[in-house]
Amino acid sequence: MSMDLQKAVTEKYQKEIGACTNEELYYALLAMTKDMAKEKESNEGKRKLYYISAEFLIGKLLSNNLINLGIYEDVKALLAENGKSLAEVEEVEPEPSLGNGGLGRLAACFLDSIASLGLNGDGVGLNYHYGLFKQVFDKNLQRETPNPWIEKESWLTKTDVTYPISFGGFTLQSRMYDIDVIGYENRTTKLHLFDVETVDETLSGDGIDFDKEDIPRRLTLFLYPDDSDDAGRILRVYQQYFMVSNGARLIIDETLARGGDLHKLYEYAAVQINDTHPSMVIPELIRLLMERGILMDEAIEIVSKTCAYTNHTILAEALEKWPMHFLEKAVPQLLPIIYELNSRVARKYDDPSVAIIDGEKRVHMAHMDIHYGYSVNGVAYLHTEILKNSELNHFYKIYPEKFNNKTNGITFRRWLLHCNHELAELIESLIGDGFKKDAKELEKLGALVNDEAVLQRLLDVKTAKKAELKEYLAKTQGITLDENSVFDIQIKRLHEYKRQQMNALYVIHKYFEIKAGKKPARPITVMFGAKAAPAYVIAKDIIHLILCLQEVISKDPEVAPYLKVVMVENYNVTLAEKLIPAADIHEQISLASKEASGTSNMKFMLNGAVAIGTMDGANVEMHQFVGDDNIYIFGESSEQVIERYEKADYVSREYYEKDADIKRAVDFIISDELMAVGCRENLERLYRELLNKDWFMTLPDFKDYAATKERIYADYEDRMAWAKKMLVNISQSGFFSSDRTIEQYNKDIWHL
Ligand code: 26V
Repeated sequence: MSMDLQKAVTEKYQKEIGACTNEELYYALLAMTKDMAKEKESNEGKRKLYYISAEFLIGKLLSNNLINLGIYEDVKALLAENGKSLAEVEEVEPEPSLGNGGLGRLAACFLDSIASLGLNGDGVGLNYHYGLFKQVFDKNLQRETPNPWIEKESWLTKTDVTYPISFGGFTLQSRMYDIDVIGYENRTTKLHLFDVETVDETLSGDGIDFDKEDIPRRLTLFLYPDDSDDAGRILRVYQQYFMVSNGARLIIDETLARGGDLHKLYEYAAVQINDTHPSMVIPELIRLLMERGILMDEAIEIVSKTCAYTNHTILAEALEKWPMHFLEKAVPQLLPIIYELNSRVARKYDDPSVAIIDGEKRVHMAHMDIHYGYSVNGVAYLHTEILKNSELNHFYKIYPEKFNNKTNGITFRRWLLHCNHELAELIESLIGDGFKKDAKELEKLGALVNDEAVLQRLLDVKTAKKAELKEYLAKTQGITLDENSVFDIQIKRLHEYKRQQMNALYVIHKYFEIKAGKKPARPITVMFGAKAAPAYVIAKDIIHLILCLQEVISKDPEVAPYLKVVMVENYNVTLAEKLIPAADIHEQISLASKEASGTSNMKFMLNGAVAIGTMDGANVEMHQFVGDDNIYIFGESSEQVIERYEKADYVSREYYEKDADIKRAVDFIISDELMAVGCRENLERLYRELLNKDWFMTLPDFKDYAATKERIYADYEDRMAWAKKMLVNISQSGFFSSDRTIEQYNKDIWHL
């Protein structure tokens, strides 16, 4: 197999490489890469994994594919010889936004590892035409616009696979599209994305509004459409059923095509249910097996040995419970099966907390997964412990053998080799290239943590990446950065439990200190990137606060030289790939017990940034690996927080009244300065929320947070000591490779 870009260019455009536009080069590379992927063998084996997920946040694919094919450097050099830049060609590619955040990005990292490890496993999901919305800032507020990504030529390949999928009262024809997932120097697997044949992309207006009841034309337009009303919520049921019914049919067809026996489906297929969005695959598989003549008892048993469930959150509001009447309307054919599954549980366990259908006639999707799946896993050590000991304790008592932990991971191909060539090269020059296939080899860097020449080179790489980010944000968003300031970055979905509001309160605190003459040793740049769900009012108010702070501070000549707030617009995978290598400090400040794992924490660690964080999610394990000196831990523990919720005795106003710094910071939200650039309604609502509710307990952790920030900024000034922390973080990051995670899934759950 060889790379022949000139041939691809000639075939498409009858031109020389040097005479092509960046667009033409992108499409030629796309065609060439797709052909090369086709020539690769796919992973095989008797048992096949189906990773079903409503989200696959794959990001741009060109460079990652070139890296995994082993031709990145050749292509880059060839383009350069012809006066072209691969980086500029990469810019042409639209980013598919088929995910919200960590859960979807995790699924994409997993596919990369599955392919790279040579495992027989495919992804199954939906082909959203607009994916998640594109975020635009307008008058310091978030506005949502569509993000079309499917062009005439794209990574999608249309297949012949189509199924009739029936809903209450109508049937839709589906079509499967495939994206090749190219393993690192290995074979390939596939991401199967299902679409409806009747989909219609035309939207009226420039927002993301559409007729949610027009299922045939609208089903696959958006990921998680606004679910603030029933029409949006029921549309999600249609989407989920469409995804799993297609998936289940594919599993059965592929099993039969390989000569498999449906009575032993579990010997041919393992289905990983990624959060509860695909949970209906359980009753649907049972139904399809029964259609093929298998009796209900046996069908239930077969499916229970085939499906495994991953839990990604303990937040009650995020655990799906569908009203029976939704299912009755959308998928009436599943009702008899769900009723049967429910009564079997009810006969065995006289405990409403483990029931599938509750007293309000809602179906608890996670409960169905736990009773009728063979494995239940959490995504970090602490998260799994909380599931076992509190959130799902009643289930754990029934099925202790089903519960297991699989700490998340990230693919080092994208999050090091692709996004930080400079660092990868430095590492290779120090310890050879073994770490590219075995991330644990990064530990060899541990021997160099006192080598000043090495530490200086590490600082130089960081400075280069900061300069690169500065240039990129200037060009794409008109933002000016000072690369000599410390880059303190928080990027993740906007959610109260992640506590971007606490970071914002610290910014206000710092603003007052600077005004009072207490200037930091070095300018500080606090960067945010976050989208808020369209119907999540307080999350949008927090974005508003941050944008208003950005404006007020940048216009204040007393403060602007020392403190800068930057909220990047439309935070996505592409931006993450630029921000993470440039970070000095990363914020992992969720309320302890609430962040199941976090995965950006791992990406930052790998790229030599130092965390300030709570003892939550995978931070706990990171802390174990690097020790107290190399991560800044603060705040209440998960036990303390869980106890506070149990006692229900937290009163935020007491903290506000008791502490002058807290009061000053909270009051600033409704100050004249902010009102002058913001909206009264939003700012007052956020102020009242913090003062009267503060459900995610920002105020109790604030003082400790602020003191820890002071400590971290001071420590940053000892550059060599800081570089040592960076190197320790990199050298200890090997555990967080998704190759390790996938090996554990395979060993304990999938047995491929
Ligand atoms: C979903 C929703 C939807 C309704 C409104 C509130 C809400 C809050 C949270 C969620 C999260 C759904 C599940 C999820 O995305 N979990 C994330 O999974 C990542 C991969 O395992 C993990 O790193 C993150 O900690 C976890 O939040």
